[in-house]
Amino acid sequence: MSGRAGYVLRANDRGAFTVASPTLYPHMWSWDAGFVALGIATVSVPRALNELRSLLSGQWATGMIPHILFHSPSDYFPGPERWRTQVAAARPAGVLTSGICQPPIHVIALSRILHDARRKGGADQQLAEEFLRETFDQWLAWHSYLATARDPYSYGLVEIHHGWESGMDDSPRWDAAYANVHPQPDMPPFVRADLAHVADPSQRPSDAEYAKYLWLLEQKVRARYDDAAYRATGDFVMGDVLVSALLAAASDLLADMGEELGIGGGAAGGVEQSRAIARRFRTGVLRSVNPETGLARDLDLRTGAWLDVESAAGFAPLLCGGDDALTRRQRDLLLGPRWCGHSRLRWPVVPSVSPASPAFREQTYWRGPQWPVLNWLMAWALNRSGEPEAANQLRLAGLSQLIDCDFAEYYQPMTGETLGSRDQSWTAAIALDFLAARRPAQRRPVRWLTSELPRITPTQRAAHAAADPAHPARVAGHRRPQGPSTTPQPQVHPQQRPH
Ligand code: 2M8
Repeated sequence: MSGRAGYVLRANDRGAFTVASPTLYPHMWSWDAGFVALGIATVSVPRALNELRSLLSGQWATGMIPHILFHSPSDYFPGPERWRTQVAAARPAGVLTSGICQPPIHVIALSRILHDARRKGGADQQLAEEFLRETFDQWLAWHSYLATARDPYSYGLVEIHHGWESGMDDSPRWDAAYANVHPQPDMPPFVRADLAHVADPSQRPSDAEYAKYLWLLEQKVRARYDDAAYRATGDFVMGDVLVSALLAAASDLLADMGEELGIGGGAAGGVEQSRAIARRFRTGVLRSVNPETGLARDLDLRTGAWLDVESAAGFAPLLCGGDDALTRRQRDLLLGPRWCGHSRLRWPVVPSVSPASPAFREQTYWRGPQWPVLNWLMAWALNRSGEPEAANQLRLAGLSQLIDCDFAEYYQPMTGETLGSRDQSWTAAIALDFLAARRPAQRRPVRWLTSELPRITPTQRAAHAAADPAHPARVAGHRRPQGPSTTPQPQVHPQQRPH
């Protein structure tokens, strides 16, 4: 398996970067690149670092790392001519990119690469530490972009402007949001290219869904990719718990690595900024948890409604930690009959949506199928939370699922059938990482919460809306009736940073 995974990554290597898959995704995708880099690190630390270096070449002046870097022409749609990022002053020179972002997995990957490099020592260690010194400020700028431009009111949840930014394109997490997305007749016509690369169109989002994806893209272009302008005019403004949890976890790791190498010191330095970002978003994630289900929820920033959908994003608290009782509860839930322990699953691997949920669809993209990278994330989180046995259970099940070495994009949970693209880079990469299984479990208790985080109450949202013409609630109020606010009171835990 390890040899075949290596060949897949080698075949998808285009020199300084790896395409996400050979035909369906012939470019560099942001969060795919993070997983690819940590997998490649098991074989070559320098090549893994180059992957991240290439990705950073697309960073915008705002700090945003775009979700696609288009290094060469292809038939992928929507390509650069549709994204028209030349309207944005902040776009990078020298490489064409999309104009939205994806989950911030990169510093988590970098911490794994650094770990490998230190284990190997010598030139690898030197290279990785040097890379971190060189790029620390760029990673901090990326995280700060998410913490400011995408959380202007300090709710502790990263605001996303497109389902693609969540990485889980057509997840039922976003059904309520997409119900309010209305493509207008002046949207340029389009022809999809993705269906030509899959055996069965029902495995991909529908045409109606694609029209909405393209309409949001159009709204981003019309706002010239200015986040505040989009907030005032765009149809999709959601607080994403999974992105927020990854931001919290990645910010902790950036601070840890900065401290170890003596980078970003001082009271106002990068380490402290990173810690503050981690605290804010960890608090935001924890207070999104529905006490009844034990799952975290996304927040519709236009209506103030929490979205109760049984998607794997509900395990966001497992990723960012901060509440030991909740971690144990989520571990049991994850391994239990609504999730990995569901009796009809071929492999006890986390599905993208609970098979017990009415929203579950067994072969439609992010509506139920199993995505090996999600399973990797859960195993990583369990290890980090001091649950090595549970983590190993997911790792072994994940490896069993990949035993045919197709390294598919995603898997039919009941039959184990491969779906979507074959030879998907991130799937091969996490197979390499799972196979290496070289890292001892590390208990890292994190309970750094903040009490300064403002409460998301109807009154507070109204105050923000009144003061800011671009506030999503105000914009929603102008354009469509607001639903009843079901915003619960935040359950902020009182613990503070222990030292
Ligand atoms: C899928 O998304 C792209 C759009 O970004 C697509 O469907 O064309 C998602 O699974 C996303 O999470 C992933 O990063 C990307 C490439 O693997 O494909």
